[in-house]
Amino acid sequence: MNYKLILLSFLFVGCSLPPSQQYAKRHTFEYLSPTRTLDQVYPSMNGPEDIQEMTLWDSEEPEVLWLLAHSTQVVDDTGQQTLSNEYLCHTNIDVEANQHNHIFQSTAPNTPRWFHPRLFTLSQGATSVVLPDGYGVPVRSDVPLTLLNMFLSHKPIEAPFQARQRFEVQFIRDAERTQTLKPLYLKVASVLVSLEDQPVLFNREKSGETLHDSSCSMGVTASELWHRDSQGRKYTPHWYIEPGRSEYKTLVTDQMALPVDTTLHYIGAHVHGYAESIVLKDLTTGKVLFRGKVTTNQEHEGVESVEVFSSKKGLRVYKDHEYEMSVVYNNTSGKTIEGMAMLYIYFYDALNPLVQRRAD
Ligand SMILES: [Cu+2]
Repeated sequence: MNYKLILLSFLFVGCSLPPSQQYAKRHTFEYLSPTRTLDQVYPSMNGPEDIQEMTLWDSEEPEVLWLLAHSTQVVDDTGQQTLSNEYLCHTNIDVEANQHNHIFQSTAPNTPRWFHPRLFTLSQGATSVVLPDGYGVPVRSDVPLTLLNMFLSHKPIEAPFQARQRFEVQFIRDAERTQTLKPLYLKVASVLVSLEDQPVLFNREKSGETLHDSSCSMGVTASELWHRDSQGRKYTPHWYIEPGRSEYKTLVTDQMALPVDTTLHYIGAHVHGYAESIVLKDLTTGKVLFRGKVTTNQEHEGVESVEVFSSKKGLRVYKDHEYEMSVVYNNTSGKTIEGMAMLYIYFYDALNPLVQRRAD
């Protein structure tokens, strides 16, 4: 069911996210999700969830908004008392992709690129995204946004309690912008596990020598979230992990789908408890671009923290290079657990019409 979003308040200065982009008036959109009673174990991806429509800025004429930062926190029914983020599964902000793609379509002839509907994802241990100064994700104010939030609990809950999630989105109105902002777009890359009877290379007919090491390991899916690649082979982004240490790799060149050479400026990650590290590697140069260390909370067995990458200067990435993502899990729980590993990569969008406009 879709609820119309309840707008709690607009604050023009001051919020719990770190300050950024001080040179323009920042707006903060705050929102509390509907109340849910938590009273049992909820495995990852199976907790109570709510989906809302979200209007960041109500204006008669559609205008460009630059999203700069997003954060979430589990709170009590009043919204005042902060609760443990062990009950956070994830929150996603999605945009209506057809309209979004049409408005911000590529300025380069014969170089289409397709935006994912996802603009932000936060999850346990990764509860805020703050893009580097001078960068933002542009949206148009009239294009629908949806906000999905889900709870989880790895442990039984002895005393049921009420919980909500409190979100903040920081943005700048383009009309109030005093300096140039550079557009970023998000691509989600995911470790995949092969559901075939052998390790296989995602989206490639043959491994070849150089890519052979990046084949997806075999595994068992932990949910209905499986899909096929261009070769018709089955994979899952959500799999069972037996006790012990294991590494999973995936060729993610096609998931990144770079239309041109560019730079990346922010990487966030989603993993589950007992992950040790998550890595993005340029296979063509052999260089590790990002290695995010993960800390597990031994009490609730969820994620305590995940390192992120954030840089104004950015890292160069090339449309003709091959990229590999990997995750290491060290399952010391003594039982079978569920694994996932996703990277949320924000690339500079040189093909955005807002860039061309600046050059005029
Ligand atoms: Cu997950």
